[in-house]
Amino acid sequence: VVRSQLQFTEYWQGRTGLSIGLREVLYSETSAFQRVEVFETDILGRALALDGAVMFTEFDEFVYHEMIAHPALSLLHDARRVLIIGGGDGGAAREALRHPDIETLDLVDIDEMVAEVARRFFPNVSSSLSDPRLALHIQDGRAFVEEAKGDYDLIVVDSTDPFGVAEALFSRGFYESCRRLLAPKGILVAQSESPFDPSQRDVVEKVSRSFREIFPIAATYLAFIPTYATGMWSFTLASKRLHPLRDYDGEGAGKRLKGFGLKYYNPEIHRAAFALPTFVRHLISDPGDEGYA
Ligand code: AG3
Repeated sequence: VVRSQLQFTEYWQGRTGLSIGLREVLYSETSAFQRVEVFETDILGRALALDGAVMFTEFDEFVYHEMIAHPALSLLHDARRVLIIGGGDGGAAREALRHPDIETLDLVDIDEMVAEVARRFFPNVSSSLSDPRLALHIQDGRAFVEEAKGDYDLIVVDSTDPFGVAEALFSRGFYESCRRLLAPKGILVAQSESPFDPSQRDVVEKVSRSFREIFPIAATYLAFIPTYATGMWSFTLASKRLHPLRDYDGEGAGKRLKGFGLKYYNPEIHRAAFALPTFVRHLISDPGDEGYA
């Protein structure tokens, strides 16, 4: 059906992808690092795209931002110092800063334009950028972790896809620097692409392998994000001491989360998110706790 209308398509393989009907292009500029676009969509609210990839829409950003922050923060339950690499839009920081124990949050994004655009077009996502506990560093994330001093309770890698500007944020050396910065029971969480997308699958595997080689505990978990390629998205968590299921106190977490106003994450989702479909287990060579045929 050909209709005369504005559409944005993120291609995930060949000519197959996700198309979003648009009312208007609100912003389209190229920064020193990437193409930055903001759209007013037909039914998904506003959307931010970097280099042609959807970063979030107002419709479902809560899933990604809650799921990159709350599983680890609920497991830690008393995190004080947080570092976020990427995520200059402020969404992951907004979720982290709901935890009242957090005293300082360093947010490191290489591209000032992302924070500017978020402040201008996405006030609900970027609200955290003016929180007094947050320090925004416009800097290369890799250089930051190499120079910074510990002890962070949590490091979150909220990067774009592993091409161009974000490539260094998927390297083993970068993860090793992160480990050095973590407190003795610290946790590292990274977004790790879609297990369904043939061109990204190796990322799921690679991040899982690196984390398992560097940390005693590592686990992949999933969330459902309709506006990302294929809709199924993975995150990988690495931990120095706490196991994401065995050390998780669901009752305590449930009490602490009351009043946060979350729309996706809850203690049942925490447990469910770490249950992996068989094809994802195979992908990361994980036999699971029970093993499988
Ligand atoms: N971080 C980007 C996740 C990767 C999306 N990839 C894609 N659509 N191909 C989102 C930043 C939000 N704070």
